[in-house]
Amino acid sequence: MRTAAPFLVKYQNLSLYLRRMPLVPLLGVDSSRSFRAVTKTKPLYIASDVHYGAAPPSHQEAFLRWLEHAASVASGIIINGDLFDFWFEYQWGTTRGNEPLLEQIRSAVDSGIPITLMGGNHDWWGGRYLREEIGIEFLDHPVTRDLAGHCTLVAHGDGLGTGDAGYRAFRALLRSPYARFGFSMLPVRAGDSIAKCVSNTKERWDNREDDQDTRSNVLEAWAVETLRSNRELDLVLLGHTHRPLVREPEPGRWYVNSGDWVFHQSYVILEESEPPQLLDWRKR
Ligand SMILES: [Mn+2]
Repeated sequence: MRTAAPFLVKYQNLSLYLRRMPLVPLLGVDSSRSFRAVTKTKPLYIASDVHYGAAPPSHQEAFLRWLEHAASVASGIIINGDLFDFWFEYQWGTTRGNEPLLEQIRSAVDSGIPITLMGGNHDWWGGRYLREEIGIEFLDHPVTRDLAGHCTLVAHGDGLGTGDAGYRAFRALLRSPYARFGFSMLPVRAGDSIAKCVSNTKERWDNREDDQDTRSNVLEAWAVETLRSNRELDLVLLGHTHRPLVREPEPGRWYVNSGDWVFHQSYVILEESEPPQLLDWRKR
């Protein structure tokens, strides 16, 4: 005590001194004004195709850090499909193994950042759990929205463009209310294992470079045509191809593909009156 007392007195004096400093009132006045300005110009962060559960663990970890970063600087976050390598809400539970990701999303939502997840071909079956327990907006169809001043068509990209007729029929079957209900009755572990067999993310993407090229070209052509025939659009934002890409077919009008986190760690930043930026998290 004898030795600690002088230190405590000193500490008390210091804290009183700090409290007398005009730091707090100054921040109070200035920050309220600058806060509004910052909010208005805060960017929107966009990523897609994380395939959490099948991407390399180091990439998954990097994505969690990206979410944390985005939540601290962005006005909102959009994840444009295939966030999960698989997601389903069964009668008796939800797909397992995504807890670290769900926790990170929850903490971003709790800090006041609105998060939108567009259902992709791997996680289209989102529902009440994501909306009510995690607190995100879950979309199961493409939307046109004003994003940071850009009139934007947001779609994951599966089933768009020419070809893929077989896949489209399969998709319609998988998404039918009957299939969905039937699948929801399965025990969680059984459903998840079936989905894992079908998904095969790593093998599928490793062995299909050509397929990936074709898909990327088809979606690019579709996006350019969509911009040409919908004059109100400034931006078409897709994912699904796992190929990060920016194109400006006409001045000030863009097609942006946010790429993926399986092979890349790519994401998009949208700001008012700025062209979309496609970035690499590894080069930050
Ligand atoms: Mn996809």
